[in-house]
Amino acid sequence: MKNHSLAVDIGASSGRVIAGALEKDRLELVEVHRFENKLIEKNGHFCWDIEALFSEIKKGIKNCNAMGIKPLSIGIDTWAVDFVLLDENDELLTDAVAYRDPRTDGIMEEVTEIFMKERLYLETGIQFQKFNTIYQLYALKKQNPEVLEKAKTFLMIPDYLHFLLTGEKSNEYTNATSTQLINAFTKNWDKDIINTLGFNFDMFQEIKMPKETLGTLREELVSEFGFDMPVILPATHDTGSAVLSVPQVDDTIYISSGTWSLIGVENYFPICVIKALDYNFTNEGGMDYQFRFLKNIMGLWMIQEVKRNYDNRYSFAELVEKSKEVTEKTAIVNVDDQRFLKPANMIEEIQQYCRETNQKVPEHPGEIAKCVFESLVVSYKKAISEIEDIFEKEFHSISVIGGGSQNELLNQLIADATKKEVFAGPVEATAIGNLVVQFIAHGAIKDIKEARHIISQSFEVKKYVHSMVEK
Ligand code: LFR
Repeated sequence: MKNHSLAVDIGASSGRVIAGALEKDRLELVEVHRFENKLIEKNGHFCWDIEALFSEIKKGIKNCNAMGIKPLSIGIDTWAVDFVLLDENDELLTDAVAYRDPRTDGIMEEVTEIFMKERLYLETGIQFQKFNTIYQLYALKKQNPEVLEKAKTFLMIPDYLHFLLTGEKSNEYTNATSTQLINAFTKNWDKDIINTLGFNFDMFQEIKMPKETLGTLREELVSEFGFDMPVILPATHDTGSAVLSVPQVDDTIYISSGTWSLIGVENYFPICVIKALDYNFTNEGGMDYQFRFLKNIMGLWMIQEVKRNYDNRYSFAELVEKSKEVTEKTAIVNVDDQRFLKPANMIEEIQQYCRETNQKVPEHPGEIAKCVFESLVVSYKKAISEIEDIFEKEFHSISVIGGGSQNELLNQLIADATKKEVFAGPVEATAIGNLVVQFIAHGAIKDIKEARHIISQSFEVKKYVHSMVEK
């Protein structure tokens, strides 16, 4: 029997439970369960259906029995910034409100009146996004102060799912940094910011690092599944896990491509200088206290929404094909404009933007898709020049990882626009990054360097160069 571990990786549009095993220095993956994730409307807010997500995780674990897999451990990663609060009986006090919910509109401006932007950046190194946990908590404080007063425990989404599995409460470091409440230098909760904003410091849990064992399964789950296993913390922020799968980091800019495009570089220290603040780059905490110096670009969310707004009449592949048929120059939208974060209708929002900026309005699905892809690339190119400016050097290659790395058209557009070599893959970067941390904890892999070597031997990576495709 192979020694499998289980990675649960839940993104904004889908989740998967993947079993991974090491076979002669190669990592093999088996998908044991895949499910949809989406925003639901609950109590007047856009929320995640956290109960449904947990039952999908359980389904995945149960599938292991039928597939002859006896996992050695499990770890969960999800998107960042969102959280739940628990009362003194560990019962939920809040829904899992989603970061695209408008409850934080205007809040960042209020918070930065109290706590100067420069000071917040200097202490945390985190980019300013209206949905960061700090602004969500402040919104709650203003809108439902009684809830915040009752709160005894703050758990981020993967922390909560891990709590449901084990009964153990903690805040995992990589995800905690996305709150904008962790000090980039002490690597712990920033008491100064938390107290100044009037949040209850005691609800924040002990920070635990990836690789640490959180606990074993609750008794009732052991009987339900027929086996026990430890929860080993991965980098529970999906981007933190994904970036561990970049096969080759030296001299490389990565794009973790999914609902968001996270573009940046791996770094050994936080860069909290004014220029980085002005460019709005973040320094998210990573495995072994590495930092991800990156910025969020609106990403494939835009095309996901376009697809949904066409009532799913076209698949992603069809939208890509249709966009290729468009020969005319396309309008370019600023994908990072907040209007695209959760518009009522993405297609109409794009068209309206084009009207306002006196550009030819894209009408057909192919034109809309082309506008999205080309506009994304314009934003990537700008971010790359900002990174090169900060580091005062040129980077020669780009590593595109995650689901979006399957988009050949986009990969080629990136190579053409930047004149850099583009390496695409692995596709399941996040689950792989989650798994290798568990393997490191088991002693089966030495460290991230060795993990990257194994990853580069195990998964296909395609190379794109300026205006031609090579394998
Ligand atoms: C990607 C991601 C990004 C984070 C965004 C919101 O899935 O985790 O890193 O900025 O979602 O949480």
